[in-house]
Amino acid sequence: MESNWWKKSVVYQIYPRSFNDSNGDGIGDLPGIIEKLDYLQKLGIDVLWLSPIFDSPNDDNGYDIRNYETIMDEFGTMEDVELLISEAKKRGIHLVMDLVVNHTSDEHEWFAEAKKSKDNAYRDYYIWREGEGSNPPNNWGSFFSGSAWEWNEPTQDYYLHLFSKKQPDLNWESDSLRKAVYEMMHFWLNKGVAGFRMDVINLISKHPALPNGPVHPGQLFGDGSPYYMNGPKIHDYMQEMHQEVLSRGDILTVGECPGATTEDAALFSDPNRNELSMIFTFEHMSLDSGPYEKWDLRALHLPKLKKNFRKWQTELHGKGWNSLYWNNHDQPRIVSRFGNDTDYRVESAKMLATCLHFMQGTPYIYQGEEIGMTNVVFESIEDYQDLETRRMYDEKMANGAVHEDVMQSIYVKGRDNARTPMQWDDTAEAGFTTGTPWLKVNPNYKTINVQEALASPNSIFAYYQSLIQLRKELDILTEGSFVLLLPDDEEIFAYQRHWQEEMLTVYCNFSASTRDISCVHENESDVVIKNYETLEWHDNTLTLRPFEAVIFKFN
Ligand code: TEU
Ligand code: CA
Repeated sequence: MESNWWKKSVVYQIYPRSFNDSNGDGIGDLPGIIEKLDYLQKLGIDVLWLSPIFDSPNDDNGYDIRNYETIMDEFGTMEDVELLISEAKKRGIHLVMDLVVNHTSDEHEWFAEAKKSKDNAYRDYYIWREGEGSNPPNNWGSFFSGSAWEWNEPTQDYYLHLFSKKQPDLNWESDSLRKAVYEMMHFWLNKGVAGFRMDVINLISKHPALPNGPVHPGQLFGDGSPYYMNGPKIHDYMQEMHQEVLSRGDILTVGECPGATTEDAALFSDPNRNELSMIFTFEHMSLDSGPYEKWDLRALHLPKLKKNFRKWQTELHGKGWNSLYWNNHDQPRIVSRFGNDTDYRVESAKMLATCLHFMQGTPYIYQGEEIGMTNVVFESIEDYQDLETRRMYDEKMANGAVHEDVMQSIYVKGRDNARTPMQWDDTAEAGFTTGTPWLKVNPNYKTINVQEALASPNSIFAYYQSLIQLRKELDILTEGSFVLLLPDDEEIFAYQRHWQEEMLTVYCNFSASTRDISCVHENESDVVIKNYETLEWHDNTLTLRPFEAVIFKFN
């Protein structure tokens, strides 16, 4: 493989539970993914990232791993994985596994041992502390509501869980734990996987004193993030992992890093430091929330988004590498979020894709994004399956919140927006399953589905195909620098890329209004891609219609 091959790759993320069910049990599975490899090849992607497929009791849909080297029963067998790897390879597609090593399931053998006694051989694989009187060791809250500590009766102390109490945090201070993780990574590389997406990897190094964190306005627990995000030994661990595992090949590694700054990102992804290929950051996903929690809804102010991208594009340029994404399995659907999922769904989905795919970084497409899937509204909280959503609902209701307000925040931000089954066609259950799906299908599958997209040359799918091809053809996308235009404009996101003698100018209208842009240097023949059939252009003025996107190239 060519060195740094992942710089020109486009990654497609599959949430296996919701992708394609081959046997009618309502749960997507590995044979179901294999059936759709031709579809993915047609789209043109190079890499498949699978959310976790390992044995798990599914408290957090596989992000709670019981055994790293066996496959979740519902998803299939090790033979299915091997077949998937080889069938993908035949189509030029590399497979990337989700590496979840900040925590395991509480049903992992390591934890089952560790909780038994203080002198158990696995005891130091996890993080244990005595309480403060009858209180937990510190005031930290968990990402999934409640305290980050759980009492363990046999040893009369608490264990740390930044996520659910069924996801105890691993203790990276333990040499034997780190060695066990590296061995497991070799196990998967030996099977032929091309890399790892590393779940919350910048949370693995905790400040040893575990001090109380600040309690922000309106929050019930303390914020421990200053003591576990990008912690004291994080880069030692990454360099050791590189030395012990990643140096064996040109492996794609992407570290999920909530709360990382551009400086942190450079430390993780500077090729000379031998840590990761790239990171996956969140600042641009937090701009439509209040400061302390994502459920606190705020309207997006476009200049904030533009300046955020400018910061990441310029501060990491030449220093490291970033991923580019609008969606994943934790985020609401982008066309509903920053676009318009009613009157301008197709236009705005293409515009958003254009805006992102012409920046520097490795683009990620989340299943269904390529057909413009939207958020969903379920009337009853019972129809939501995500533990984050359910715990938040219970906690807020117990503290006097109004049902309608909480539901509204779920409609806008809930993770199940991303997890409704993939919409393949207009038959029952969107062609996802012949049974009853584990999470309800979005009722709009009759019009929004793959079959419909493949039949139309102007579909969102066809547009993504073009964007993926352009990334292969235009080196300026990988190499060029970034200049933001019109930084304070509240409707237009415009920027340039510069490289050698070449220049790209990108105009994206994020609004439903029509706007005139002065274009003295551009020519109609310079258009690289656009999302309306024709341009509206008179006397050096380009008229951008609702959610229009146009890109010009000069050289
Ligand atoms: O997510 C980490 C993370 O930052 C999220 O918990 C985030 O705070 C939340 O989803 C925002 O709504 C990763 C996985 O992507 C997520 O699916 C897992 O639940 C989590 O880690 C625990 O493994
Ligand atoms: Ca199935």
